[in-house]
Amino acid sequence: MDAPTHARLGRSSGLRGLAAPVMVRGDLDAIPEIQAAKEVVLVLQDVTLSANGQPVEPNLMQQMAGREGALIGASGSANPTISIQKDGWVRLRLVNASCSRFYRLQLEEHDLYQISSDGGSLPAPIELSELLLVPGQRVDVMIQGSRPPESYRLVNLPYSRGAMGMGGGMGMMGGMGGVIGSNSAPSTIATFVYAGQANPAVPLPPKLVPVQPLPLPSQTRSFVLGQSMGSGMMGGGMSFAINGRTFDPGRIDTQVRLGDAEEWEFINPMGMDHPMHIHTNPFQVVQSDGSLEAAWRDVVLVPGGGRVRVRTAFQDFTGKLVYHCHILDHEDLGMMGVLAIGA
Ligand SMILES: [Cu+2]
Repeated sequence: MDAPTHARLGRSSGLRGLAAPVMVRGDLDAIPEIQAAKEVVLVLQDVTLSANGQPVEPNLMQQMAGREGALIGASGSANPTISIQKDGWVRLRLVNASCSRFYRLQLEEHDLYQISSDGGSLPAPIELSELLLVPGQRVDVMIQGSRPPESYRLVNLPYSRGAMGMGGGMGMMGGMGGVIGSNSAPSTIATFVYAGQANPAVPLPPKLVPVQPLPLPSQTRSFVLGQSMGSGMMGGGMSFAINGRTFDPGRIDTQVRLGDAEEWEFINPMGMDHPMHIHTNPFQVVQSDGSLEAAWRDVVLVPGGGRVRVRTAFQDFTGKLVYHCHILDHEDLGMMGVLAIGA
């Protein structure tokens, strides 16, 4: 999808519920225990509606924070019921299609076993007691009906996305309780209800699909996230920027060569979190010890006051694409750049 359409979907169609997942099948789906699980897709979206049922447009402050809707829908339903067999497995496929909201998900009395990230399978399941899902992120988790056969809520817990302004702590909204997102109460996303019995109970496979580490980078680049007093297409006023520049579809910000691997460091001196997304080529996160995380991602949370380094390789596609903050209000305010991959 090209950049202007992407932005427009965030503003209008997506918020009005027009979003759907695209399923790509691969080696993970061929593993018998995964294939045998009940597959449930939840596309998470939130919206604030007016008295006559129309989406409410945010003001500038809400856009800068990243709007969060008062209503949360899971594939278009409020608190849908998901049946799970005693001892059976559900493969829960989660998509955060919300404009700005982060989901911190927990299933009462059940662990989650993450088996995939944005770009495909993990090499082995990872046991989690809760899962943070930032805008744009996709994760599959396996859940076993291992508890007494009752009902259990999939809850969304409060999460602070930091504060307005630079450098964390008290920003420009500090005196107004400017911490973003943390004042939302826990809510129920869906309810798991036990029904029937799986026969026989099977364990998860200890190995899934290997993730090969990307080759060493030939180049390292820095991307500093910030604000600027905008000009150009944003028409002045406060805008968001990468390396001091707001988005301009007619400008190439980053030129790379097909076949190269690179490391990109996202540096976030702002008080608020930014989930950064690169189109087309997935990446692997460089961990604090310098090793690569064994996971394919295309969205990574860059916390307020923090920095994250990712390695990517431009292996197959030439042409222009974008990278941007996946809080769509931030992208619309200019936090997006153009990458050109040349032959
Ligand atoms: Cu952002």
